[in-house]
Amino acid sequence: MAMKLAYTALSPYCRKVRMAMEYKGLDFEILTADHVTEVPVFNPRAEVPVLVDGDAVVCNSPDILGYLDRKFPQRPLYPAIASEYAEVREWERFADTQVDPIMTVIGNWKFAELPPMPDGLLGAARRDLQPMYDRIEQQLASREYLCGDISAADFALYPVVRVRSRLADASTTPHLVRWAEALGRREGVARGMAATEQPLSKATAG
Ligand SMILES: N[C@@H](CCC(=O)N[C@@H](CS)C(=O)NCC(=O)O)C(=O)O
Repeated sequence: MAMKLAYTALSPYCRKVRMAMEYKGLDFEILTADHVTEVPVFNPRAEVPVLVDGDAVVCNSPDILGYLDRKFPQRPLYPAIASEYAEVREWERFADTQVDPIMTVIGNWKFAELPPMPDGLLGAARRDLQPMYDRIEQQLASREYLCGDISAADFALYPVVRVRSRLADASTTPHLVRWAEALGRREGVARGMAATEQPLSKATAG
C-alpha cells in the first residue's frame, strides 16, 4: 500500500517533505486540503505534514525526513558523517524557525480573511530577512547546494526563500538566485511545488 502524505499546498513544511519524497523517487499518495480535517486522527495538534506508512504515523517534517532516510536510504536527505549531519540540521532549523515565521506572518495577512496588512509589517519583514538572505548568499558563494550535496537543508529553505520579490532586491543575492533557479529546474522539485503556483503568485501580487 502506498504511503500517504497529509498535505496543504501553502505549508512550506509540506512542500519540503513532498519534494524530498519526489527526490527519493517514492510512491505516495497526497491527502490534500479536503482531507485535512482528518489530520487530528493522526496528529492531535492537527498540523500537517503527517506521513502515514501502514501502521506508522510520523509527524513533524524533520522526523518525517529522518524516517524516510532510514526506510529508503537511496538518495539520502541527511549525510552519514556526524558533523555534516549537524550542519544540515542547523540549516533546516534555520529555515523552519527563523525564515518561516516571518513568511508565515506575511502569508497570513495575504491569505486569511484579515483586514489589510498593518503599516510597517512588510518593512519589518524586509529588515529581519535581509541578514538571513545575506547568510544564505555567503554560504552559496562557494557551494552548489547549501551543504555540499543536495540535502534536507535545500528542501527546507527553498519554499521559504523562493518568493522574495517584494522582500529583497534579487541583485544583492546572485548566488541565492542561481541556487533557487537550479533547484526549480529539478524534476522532483517542480512536481513538489506545482500545486502551489497559483496561491504563491497571489502572495506576491500586491
Ligand atoms: N514543526 C512542524 C510544523 C508544522 C506546521 O506548523 N504546520 C502548519 C502548516 S505550515 C499547520 O499544519 N498548521 C495548522 C493548520 O494549518 O491547520 C513540522 O516541521 O512539520
